[in-house]
Amino acid sequence: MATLSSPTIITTTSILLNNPFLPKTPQLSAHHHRGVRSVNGKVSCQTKNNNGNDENNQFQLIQNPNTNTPYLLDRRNILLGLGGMYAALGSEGANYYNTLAAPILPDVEKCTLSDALWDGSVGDHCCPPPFDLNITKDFEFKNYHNHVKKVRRPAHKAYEDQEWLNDYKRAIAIMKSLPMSDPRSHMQQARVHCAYCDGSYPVLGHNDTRLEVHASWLFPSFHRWYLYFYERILGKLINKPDFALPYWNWDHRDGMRIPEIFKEMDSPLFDPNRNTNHLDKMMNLSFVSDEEGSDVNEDDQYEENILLMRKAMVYPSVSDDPNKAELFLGSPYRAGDKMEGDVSGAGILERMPHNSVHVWTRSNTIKGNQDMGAFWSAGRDPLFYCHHSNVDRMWSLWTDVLHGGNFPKTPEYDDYRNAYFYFYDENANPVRVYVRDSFDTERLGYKYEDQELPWMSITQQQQQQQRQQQRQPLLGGRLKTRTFSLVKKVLTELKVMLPLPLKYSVIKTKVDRPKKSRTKEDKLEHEEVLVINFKLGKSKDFIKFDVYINDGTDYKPEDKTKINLEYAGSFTSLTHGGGGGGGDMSHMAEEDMGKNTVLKLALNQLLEDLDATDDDSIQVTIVPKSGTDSIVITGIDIE
Ligand SMILES: [Cu+2]
Repeated sequence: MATLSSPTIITTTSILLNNPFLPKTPQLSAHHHRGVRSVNGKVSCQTKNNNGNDENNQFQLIQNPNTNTPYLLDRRNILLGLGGMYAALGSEGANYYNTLAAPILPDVEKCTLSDALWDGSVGDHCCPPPFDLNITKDFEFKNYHNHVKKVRRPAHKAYEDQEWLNDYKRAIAIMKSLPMSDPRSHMQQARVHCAYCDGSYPVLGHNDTRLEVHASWLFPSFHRWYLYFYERILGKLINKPDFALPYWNWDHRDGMRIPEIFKEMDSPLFDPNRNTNHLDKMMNLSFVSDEEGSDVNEDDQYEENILLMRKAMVYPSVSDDPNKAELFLGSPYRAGDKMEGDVSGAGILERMPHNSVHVWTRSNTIKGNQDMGAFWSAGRDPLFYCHHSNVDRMWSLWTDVLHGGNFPKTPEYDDYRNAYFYFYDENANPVRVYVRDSFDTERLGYKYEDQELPWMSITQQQQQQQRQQQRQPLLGGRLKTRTFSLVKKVLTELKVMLPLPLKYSVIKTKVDRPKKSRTKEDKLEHEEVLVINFKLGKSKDFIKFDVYINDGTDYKPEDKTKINLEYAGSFTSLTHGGGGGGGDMSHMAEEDMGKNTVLKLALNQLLEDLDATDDDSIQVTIVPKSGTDSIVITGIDIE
């Protein structure tokens, strides 16, 4: 780990300066997308102050595309959701808002064979038995009430409850024996993921685009509903309505391996398509590529995993900024957006460790990253549902433990809350479920057994490191960090000009902060967010790049991701269909290549850690790790 007391001088490589992508003028503040934004070419103008920065403006100028009448929007009303919009705009404005921001919905009657399979040779497609919308009912809590609350427990403790374990195995065995015509069968359950994730459904009203539930704010809710019905089906098959799924407790040392119950070769929980090198190994929660190396000892790996968890869960929880819900859950995705959004991005919850656990588990020998490394096949591994159970638990912890307060825990937009999906329930009846009904697990009839959260409190080793750096250790829960003056690293003052491809080398650049020396109250209300905009092109490999703040280390792409004090986060993406074949993402039109994508990282706590809260600017380092050949960085800003 780089120490803060050793001054390092960094120079930007000449390739950055001689790059053909360099524009004539700097474009460091080209992208601002908050609240209302343009969709489908409609105009969205924003007032800017002299710095080109709209951060502090309460009002935003919006142009009605039908009448060309400009409206002045009060940002505070945008935060209030549609109700606030009506108040601000009157009925005409409300109509405009409706056309601007309708929820994205699947046209479930037009399921088509997904061509996302890695080389087309897998004789399967993703469509479940056709939904009959005449008999499809809207989800109602009273129709799915259970008398006993289901309690999901850690998978590594499964042997303590043999009866439950036998039930689980029996239920999966029955599920695997059901005929393909039954939507509750194992293969049909796997197809649910394939259909919603590999573009089998067109977007309702926008049949030229396909729905994809990953890399957006749909991700947490879709997977919660998916597991909800999967769990109910398993319970039904063994006639135990209180049956609960386990969770893969990868955020705890005891759970940082593939759980034993999934490794018994004669068990219905077994799947041969897993990485044989990882069966007994301590997980690397930032893993995306074998090429990153794996010579780290277990204790160090554990410490890094815990720090990663801490940065993913606790850091974005420090402020009460309602906008930060999108940082955690994923970026907006609305009707009219192309697959994965015109400007869209996965939230923290999805990027890591969710994506890395998928890649960690998938086969290292079979082509196409089966099963866990490809969307179409991930649901074939029973471990998938156990993994997503912990992802879902992270959402629940983020909501209930880290944000017990009264401010919004989810985006307040109606086009988010009113998005819906179709599933088959435990009686094979079709049901339409809404995002808005997915926020409360207790209301859905289940909860997670409490387990120690090592990432909530700092570890001993990290405390020592922190003391060496003359700072007070971070405290659990709400963080209070008092920093002392440090000898700072000498960092480059160079601002690179964008766009810039990430293909050639590490990018280091200075980024100005819109506001320094912020008051305590301001920091509590507003999360300072690093926004990295980029074009994301086709890739056969899993995609990953890492971001560090004020780090003088000379990072190399081939090194293992270092989770240190300066680490801010990573962008990761599982390709559609995975590596090895030409079929991945082939269902996307050519113009969809080079999609605008965004990575947003919370900075408040990180800047405290780095004693950089009074600085005018920060230095951002972007390290390409895997599949970044087609990535072009188009904007690096602080909002
Ligand atoms: Cu997943």
